[in-house]
Amino acid sequence: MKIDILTLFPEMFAGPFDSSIIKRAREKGLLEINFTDIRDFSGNKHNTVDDTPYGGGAGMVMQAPPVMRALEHVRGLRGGALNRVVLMCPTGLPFDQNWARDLAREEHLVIICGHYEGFDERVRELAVTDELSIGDYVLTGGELPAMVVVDAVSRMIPGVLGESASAEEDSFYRGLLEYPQYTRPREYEGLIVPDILLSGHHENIRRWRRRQALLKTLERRPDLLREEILTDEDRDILREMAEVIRGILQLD
Ligand code: 4GY
Repeated sequence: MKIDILTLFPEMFAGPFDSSIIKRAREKGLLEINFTDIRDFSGNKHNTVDDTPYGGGAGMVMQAPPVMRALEHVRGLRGGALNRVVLMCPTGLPFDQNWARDLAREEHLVIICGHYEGFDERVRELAVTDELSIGDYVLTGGELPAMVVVDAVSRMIPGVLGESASAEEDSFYRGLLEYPQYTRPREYEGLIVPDILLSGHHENIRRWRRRQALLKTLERRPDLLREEILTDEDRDILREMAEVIRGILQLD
């Protein structure tokens, strides 16, 4: 997969993209990341790419022409066609695991990172195919959100995670929060690993984990427990929990 990132601050990406799993994916040739500095396309001798908003108000707005020229440059690099052009902004659609899985199927992505107070609307009208937000807060720029998207997308590309790791077991992948995990030592600070995990009984372990995942999701993110993600087994477990609660509260 090739990803082109348009930004005023390419140096911000150095740490995250040159470490750990993303670094290895790039070295293996599974991921190619290319940076285009929007300032190189300012078209003026002071290299400015922002201006005051029409209609007045505080802050500066990123101008359309430098962003569009940077995009045309990238289009040239990629042989004339740009499939997905993603803009990171707080007004975008909520980025989630489904988006990560969807974008990971693309051969090429462009991600535009803004700064200042926002973009001239014509960038969206002329070039952007998807506007994404990583959450309901306002950052100083789109670089950190772009890193989040690249990271989440990259680990969905076949071969990026190692042999033993898998994206399938994760929270959100199957719609539930992750069950508790333990590793050595068996006892730490008086806290012991649940016996069932040492029992070697794989079916019991699987059921225990599913129950733990359901409990954690019920407690922290009940919004995720939609009918359509529940298996028949989940329904049985939740009914069992409901029975216990019914007994305690002496309902019926
Ligand atoms: N939240 N999700 C976000 C953001 C910063 C002004 C446009 C977010 O995606 N992007 O807060 N971005 C703004 C800053 C220009 C980007």
